[in-house]
Amino acid sequence: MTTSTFTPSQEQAYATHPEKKIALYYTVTGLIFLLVGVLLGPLQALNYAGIDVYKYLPFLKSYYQGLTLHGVLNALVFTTYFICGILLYLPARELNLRPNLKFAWFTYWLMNFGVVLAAIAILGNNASVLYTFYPPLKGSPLFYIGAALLVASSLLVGGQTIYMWTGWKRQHPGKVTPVTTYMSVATWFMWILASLGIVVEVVVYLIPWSLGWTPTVDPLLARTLFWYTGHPIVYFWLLPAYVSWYAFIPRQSGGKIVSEPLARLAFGLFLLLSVPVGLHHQFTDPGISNTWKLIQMCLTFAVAVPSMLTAFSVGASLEYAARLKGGKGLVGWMGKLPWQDASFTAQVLAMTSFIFGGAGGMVNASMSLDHVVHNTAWIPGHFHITVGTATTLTFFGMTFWLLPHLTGKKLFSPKMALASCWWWFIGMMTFALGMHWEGLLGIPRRAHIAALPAEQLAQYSQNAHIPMVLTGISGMLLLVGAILYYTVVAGTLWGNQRDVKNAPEIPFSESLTPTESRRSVRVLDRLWLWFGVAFLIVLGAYLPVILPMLHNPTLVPGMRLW
Ligand code: HAS
Ligand code: HEM
Ligand code: CU
Repeated sequence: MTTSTFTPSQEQAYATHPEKKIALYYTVTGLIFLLVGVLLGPLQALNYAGIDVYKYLPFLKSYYQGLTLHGVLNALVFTTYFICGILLYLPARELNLRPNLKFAWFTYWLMNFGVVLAAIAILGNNASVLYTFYPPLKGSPLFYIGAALLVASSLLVGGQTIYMWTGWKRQHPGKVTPVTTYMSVATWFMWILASLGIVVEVVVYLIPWSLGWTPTVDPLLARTLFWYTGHPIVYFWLLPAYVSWYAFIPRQSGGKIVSEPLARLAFGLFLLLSVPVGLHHQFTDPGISNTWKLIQMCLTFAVAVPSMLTAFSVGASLEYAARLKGGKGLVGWMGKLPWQDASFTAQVLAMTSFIFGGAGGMVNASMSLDHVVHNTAWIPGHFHITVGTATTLTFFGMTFWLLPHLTGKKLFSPKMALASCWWWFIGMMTFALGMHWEGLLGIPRRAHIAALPAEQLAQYSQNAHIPMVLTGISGMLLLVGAILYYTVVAGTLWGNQRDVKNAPEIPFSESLTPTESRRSVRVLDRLWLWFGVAFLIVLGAYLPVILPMLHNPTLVPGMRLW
């Protein structure tokens, strides 16, 4: 990219901080992929209302091709781009360092290359394997190679952030890492440890097998490696939202971070406990000892603790800000929060959805209860108010200041931005109600129920009439929310008045009390050490599960069911 192709105002926008441009590209590319994925969502919601729209779509060969696109683009692609954008940019700005831009652009283009490969496979109907790509379903090698490149590029971005932080540490001996950087770096360390499973699964097993170099694959081992990464990946999606809730929301609501040490403790705990819990996705899998399922169940309850800390800590920051403005009463203070600010409101609505998402997660984590809800519509109900709202709506909220900050352009229609987040929130809460309810009535997930023979569909409709109607309506509410949101994004990016000087700054919040001298903060700051401890815990929780699988492999050939 040479600056000569820019208009003068563009040059001005990026002159002082060229890293703004890479952050913009990462986040906006993520949002574009999300748009494609999200447009398929309402069709799936209609399926769960018994209405089949898929048959009218000539470009999709099956429900599963659409569902693969939806899951991959939304959960894997959008999140990864967006997170790479912000978790590189925010620490760089907080530490006042410039990332190596050549390298950053290289990782961006590598990621694009990977996603294009995977997209060719999915769009050509050669990888309708869903975003979990469980073998023995066998997709085109392009899909697995693309996925590997996506993960590899994210790890390179993480490595670059850690490298930058290590350099800062060396130059500032004895200083405690500023809190946003601390949270970002802890997240990257967690992701590096977490990604090991999927890297081994894809590189060692699936790529050679899909290329025909090895004739068979072990589905149980592959699933176990997948969920080794598949659980902590949800914290890779959640923790960047927590960064914003802890570090930016206090300032955005007019207050301060009431307990910065607690924020650091929460991230330290996530680093230690996010990974050794993946078996809670495999409670019904045969061939894994119940003892280890139970141990990982208990560890799952433990990893909910830092989220509960977050609920109280972020809640306290909100209350502190509201009381500063004269808020009174047990709940009356909430009225003093800046509900007219779309960025703030989007994120508090995201938090609210997560209270229910978290509660449902505890149900799933309880082995005996999971047997009731596993593989039913309850599960998509759960994760649309976690990744689909807690994460996605928080990211929407962040873009309302981030895009103006990066481009120097004004937010297009703050009113529409505010409306879009309410539509999204109400849509997702309705969706979650409908889908959780359908699940309890035994309707399976990943099922093209609208295409069932009429008598069978009528049975579902009779038993689950209300939740099916709710789910159908929610899809339409969400479509409106998405249209409003993307209008705001497009309007902002295409608006041509740049006012770089008056662009919003990053809303870094102050801490209520000084934390530099706290012993606990200094101990938590030794992230390399905690990374090592986390690795040992993971070995303890996973070696006894994986070693028996390596000794008694169950090898099967691949199959293509679509
Ligand atoms: Fe989950 C399945 C358990 C969190 C995503 N989860 C999934 C799947 C996805 C997913 C995508 O144990 C499906 C995978 C598939 O395709 O098969 N989940 C949990 C538990 C938690 C949890 C225990 N999940 C998440 C997050 C996700 C996510 C976060 C994405 C971002 N999940 C499970 C289990 C399964 C599962 C089983 C497998 C089920 C099966 O059978 O297949 C915990 O981390 C949750 C802890 C959260 C809390 C809530 C804290 C609340 C906060 C908000 C505070 C609000 C405030 C607002 C301050 C304890 C922090 C105040 C408001 C004012 C107005 C003032
Ligand atoms: C699956 C609807 C947005 C991630 C589903 C399903 C429905 C749905 C009905 C279940 C399909 C099935 O089990 O057969 C919607 C609607 C959306 C939306 C109406 C908004 C317009 C999102 C967002 C994300 C997301 C924003 C994540 C960022 C997923 C994932 C799956 C899924 C990971 C699982 C795919 C699978 O089982 O393989 N969606 N969704 N969705 N959705 Fe969404
Ligand atoms: Cu999980």
